Amino acid sequence: MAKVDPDNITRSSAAHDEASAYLVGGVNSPVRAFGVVGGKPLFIASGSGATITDVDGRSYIDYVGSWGPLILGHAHPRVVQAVVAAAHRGTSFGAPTEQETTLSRMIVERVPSIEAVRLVNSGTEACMSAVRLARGFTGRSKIIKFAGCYHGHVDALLVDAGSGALTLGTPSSAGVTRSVAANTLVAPYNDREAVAQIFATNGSDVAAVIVEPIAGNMGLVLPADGFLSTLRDLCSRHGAVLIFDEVMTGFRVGLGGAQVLHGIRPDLTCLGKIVGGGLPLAAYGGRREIMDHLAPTGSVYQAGTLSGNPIATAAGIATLSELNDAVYRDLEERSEQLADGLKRGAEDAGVAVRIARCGSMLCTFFSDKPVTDLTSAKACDTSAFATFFHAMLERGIYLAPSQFECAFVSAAHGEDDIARTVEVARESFAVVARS
Ligand code: KE4
Repeated sequence: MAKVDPDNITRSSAAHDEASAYLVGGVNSPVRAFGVVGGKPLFIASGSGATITDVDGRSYIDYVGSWGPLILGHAHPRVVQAVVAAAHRGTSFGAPTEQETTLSRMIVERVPSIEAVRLVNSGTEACMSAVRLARGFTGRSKIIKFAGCYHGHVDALLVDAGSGALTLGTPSSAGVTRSVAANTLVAPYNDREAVAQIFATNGSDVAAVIVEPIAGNMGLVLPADGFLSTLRDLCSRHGAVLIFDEVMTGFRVGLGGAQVLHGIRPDLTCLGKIVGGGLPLAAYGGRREIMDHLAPTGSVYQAGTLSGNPIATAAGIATLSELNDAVYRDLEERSEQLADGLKRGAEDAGVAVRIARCGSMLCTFFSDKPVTDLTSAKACDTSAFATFFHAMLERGIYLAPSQFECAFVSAAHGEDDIARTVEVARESFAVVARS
């Protein structure tokens, strides 16, 4: 991997200047802008397997993987072949196709709690629609979410914990009205008592609890023992819908996702990323008696011009077709090697980190304390992370440009990629130690 000389990222830098003339911040999604780590984003020209190459011709071992979708790596031959073949048959019909049935059946076969599916275009759309469906099914207004969980840019879910124990949501984005946020109650992740308290006060008006069963948007935070089962019990007892947002964990931590890993059966599940194989496709699904409240069979409206798009479904089918127990065993082995190497490198450099991992998603928290919720995640040394991020980038390793994101290992990451990453991380932790 060629060393990246920060003074010589010319074409990428120029590309960002040009992009900024037309695109806000030069990007189409804020986290891509390198805002919290500093510097300008790299403009990527191509990807192949575990590697991406920027417009300056420099290659990197990629652990962003388009933020999770590319569990098979970039430009997997069978995914590309399926997409090209689909394109030749027509890009979109706005009418049912057999491929949508195939992909939906594959989802139902792999995720036991899902009896019926609706395909949409993004994780945001899946979560937004699942919340509306839960409200339509229960006739109730309030939803409970958790601080640090991200469910896309849905007004009702762009809500932070209110002040103190109030738990009343306050908008986390301009443009989200207080009236919308008022129906969103927020509890700390992993805090069973707080959720029980909210139900005790609002139980009869809680339509749904939405949770990332393994949280990946405050860095990686695992559910504490009993947390998910408590949510299941409380929702069952109060007639609320339990929604698992598995946009990131679905098909990532195993074929059945976090719900199979933890043995909890949600009422609705949101999927995205991997299920679309890197194309704009997501899904939500669950109990048939709930899903049938969706138009056209029911009164909850949700629609989409490109929902179930033939090219996106082709990518999703090709991707899920490649995922089997052997692939997850290899991912587990490589990811464990990486996590162990990162841990050793940090220890040898005397840098305090906590490595969190579940399957092939992991996070290096720059903290000397366990990270179990948003408060402890926010206590991390984000400046040290930024130093580490740039040291890795300069040495050809591409991480997510934020302490509060995950790294993803793909099936294309080989032993050599992991070994190289561990070697570079050792050097990069030493840079952090000196900074
Ligand atoms: P999209 O609308 O971005 O497809 O999905 C929203 C979403 C929903 N639920 C979970 C658990 C998610 O992680 C996401 C999106 N994840 C972020 C990265 N953490 C996408 C990257 C971005 O926003 O550019």
